[in-house]
Amino acid sequence: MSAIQAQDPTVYEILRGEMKRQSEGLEMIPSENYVSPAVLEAMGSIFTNKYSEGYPEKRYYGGQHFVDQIENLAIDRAKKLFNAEHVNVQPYSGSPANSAVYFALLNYKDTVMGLKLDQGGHITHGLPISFSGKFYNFVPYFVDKDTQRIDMAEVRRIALECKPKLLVAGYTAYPRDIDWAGFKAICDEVGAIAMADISHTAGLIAGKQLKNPFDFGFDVVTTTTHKTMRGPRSAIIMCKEKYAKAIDKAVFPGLQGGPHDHTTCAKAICFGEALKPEFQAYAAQIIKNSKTLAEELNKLGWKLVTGGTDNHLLLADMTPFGIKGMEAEDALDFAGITLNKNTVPYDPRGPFDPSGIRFGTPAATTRGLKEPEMRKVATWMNKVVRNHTDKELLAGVKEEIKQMCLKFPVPGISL
Ligand code: DSN
Repeated sequence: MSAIQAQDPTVYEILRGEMKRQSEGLEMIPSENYVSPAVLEAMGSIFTNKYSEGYPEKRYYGGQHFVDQIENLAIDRAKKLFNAEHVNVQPYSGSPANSAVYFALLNYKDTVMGLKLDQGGHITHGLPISFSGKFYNFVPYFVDKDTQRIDMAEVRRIALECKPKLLVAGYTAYPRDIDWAGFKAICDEVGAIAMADISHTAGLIAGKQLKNPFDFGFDVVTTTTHKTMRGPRSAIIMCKEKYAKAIDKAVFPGLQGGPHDHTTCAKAICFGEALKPEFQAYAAQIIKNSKTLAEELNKLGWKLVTGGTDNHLLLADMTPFGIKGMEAEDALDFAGITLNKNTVPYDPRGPFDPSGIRFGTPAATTRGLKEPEMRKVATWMNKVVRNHTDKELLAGVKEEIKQMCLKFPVPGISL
């Protein structure tokens, strides 16, 4: 950061602060990760100088020789990684990717099904105040009150009743594997387009630890590239060839202008990394770590949503400890563990002040933390939530976490 340091010391100090925070604390927000130095370099590369509206070999500006090469490379690698017929690598992020799919395949007020937001869905899966809920008739499905898992019989009943044109599976706060076959069968029965939003679990699918919705005949799959994929903050849309034209047109010129070529460059690198065998070991370790964390927290008497996890994330209800999700988030933050407050299924509290917390292992696994460290993390988390007002105890935990974290450097950060 020598150029930033010389030119803008104010920004430099802010960046240094964030580097220290990322290095000394334990990142457990399940949608965050640490990218490789190569991905970081690509995000700061000279591709940021370029405009390239259009698609490879069909652009509206000159000078595209190398941009075409990088975009085609990203597409080819993503196709291989996810066994996709067609890939669009231009969406700026997850919400624009989902908007483009709806814009391509739906008409205003068409009926769509998605999991209710406070049970694990996403704002683009039909939240009434988002564009998705305003422009389309989203009908929610739910998790079962007792098992807290998606009730496929109920999904089928709702689908038969409302006859959706498209059904979205794939979630932001659901700790269990998804029955892709069951969803596709329901879509076939009611004539709906099957869409999977695998933003949270893409790395686990690419790393061959969870099943790929395309193997069950899904029509469209969207994903962000910065969560378990460990790439730049962005997204892609993958689909069957028959939807390719409509989706490409919806991304550009339907919703976006020039693609962010430096991000496309970073995506190509990220997909190259994910194609390597080491990435499968990384994905497997993410799940081993989250399962170890679940086991330990269960032993310590925690109330985990669904009782555990099949993927990278966990949700815990803080009600038995007599505190709210926000209080737990604050106390853990004070002690050096970053995670987020979150609703639990059928939460009596609202989304800004919910009963639970959501956390996961992708970032910690990138640093090299394994099962023994996860056992320690569980003990620290338990200590903190059970003593959330004891500042001295929280400060002690913070120091222990810092000492552990410094032994596992964050890729791309040297203080
Ligand atoms: N903000 C993302 C998450 O944390 O899951 C979803 O968009």
